[in-house]
Amino acid sequence: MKRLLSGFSGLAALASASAFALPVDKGISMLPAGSALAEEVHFFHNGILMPIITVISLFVLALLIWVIVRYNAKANPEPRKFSHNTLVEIIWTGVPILILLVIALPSFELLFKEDVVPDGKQVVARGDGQTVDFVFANDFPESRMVKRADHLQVVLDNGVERTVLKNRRDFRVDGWGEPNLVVSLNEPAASGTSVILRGGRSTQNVSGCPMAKRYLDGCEKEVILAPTMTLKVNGYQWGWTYSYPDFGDFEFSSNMLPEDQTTPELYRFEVDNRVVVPVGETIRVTTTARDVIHSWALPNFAVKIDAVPGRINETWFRAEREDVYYGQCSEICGVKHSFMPIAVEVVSRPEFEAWVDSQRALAGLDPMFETDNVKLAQGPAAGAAAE
Ligand SMILES: [Cu+2]
Repeated sequence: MKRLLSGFSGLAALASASAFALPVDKGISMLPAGSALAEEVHFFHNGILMPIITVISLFVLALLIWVIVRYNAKANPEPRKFSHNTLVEIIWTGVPILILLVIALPSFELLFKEDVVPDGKQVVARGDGQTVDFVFANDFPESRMVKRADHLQVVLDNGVERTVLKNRRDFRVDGWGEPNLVVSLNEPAASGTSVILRGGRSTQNVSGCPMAKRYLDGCEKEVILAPTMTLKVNGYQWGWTYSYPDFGDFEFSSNMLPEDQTTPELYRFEVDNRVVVPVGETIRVTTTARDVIHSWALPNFAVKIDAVPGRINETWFRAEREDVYYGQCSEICGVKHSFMPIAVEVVSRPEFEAWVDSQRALAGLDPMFETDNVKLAQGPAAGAAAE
């Protein structure tokens, strides 16, 4: 049965592997972003660092050429004898400080976002067509309390679509920073409509809204919810084991597929058992290792975190779309360092739940979710897995 399940994972690999997440030959830019945070990392590199580096390089080159042409012994036989120029010295000290500040501020922000696991939360109330006031317990620790407008998001869900109330005139909020927030809608939400309040200081630019736009004219932010699950990653020579403490603590190992069991593009990326996580949910990742230091890296999510024996490191990611994402151990750990890839399959919530139950079955545990109604995307293969 385990065999069959591995086969299931392998078949899914061939069916759904897209070039989206894979490195390409002679590629020099970063892999495409699979999360909003990775998009911000890309903007930091492409939109801030690269222009600054380019301008500095061209400026220094121009200075060099000027000095070579204008002040060589032939063109300038009699050099002047001064040795100081206070104004120039202030400029060449001050301008680099300013440049470093311009780089430092957004980079600290990114480091902070990657390091701190989001703690946003969501409450759902059902509109009855009359009520306009919704109370939201602002019970975060003091430092994470909802204190400003961009810490709160109000969404209406009528079962068909979700509307984010962007216009601050559509609702009023009382009690910023107090134990309870009261959100008053201007118009009562239609009967049967869910009013979703999302609050917390873990915010992120809405996908597609680059950092630049926010710095210039502000930008809509989205509250990032606290993790719905933890993925425990344990590195060893030469593979990874994964466990899911929220779903019964089953554990499996994930090892590279040999060359003859995969495609040339996927060789050294594909594994026998992929990590499976749900799309659009915050995943807490904790890493450790059994023997030497490894590093769990997923370039598409701008995740790279060391797995250190005797220690637990923590990070998070939130995949924006379903796909398979690949990474590799990124801390040189011995002779087979390059043979311990990472493969993460991002699936819908129902598929994830079905997968959880299949793993629980392997571990001899009862199913956790009702999977009768779930249609797996990989129909025939899933049938094989159920046998
Ligand atoms: Cu390693």
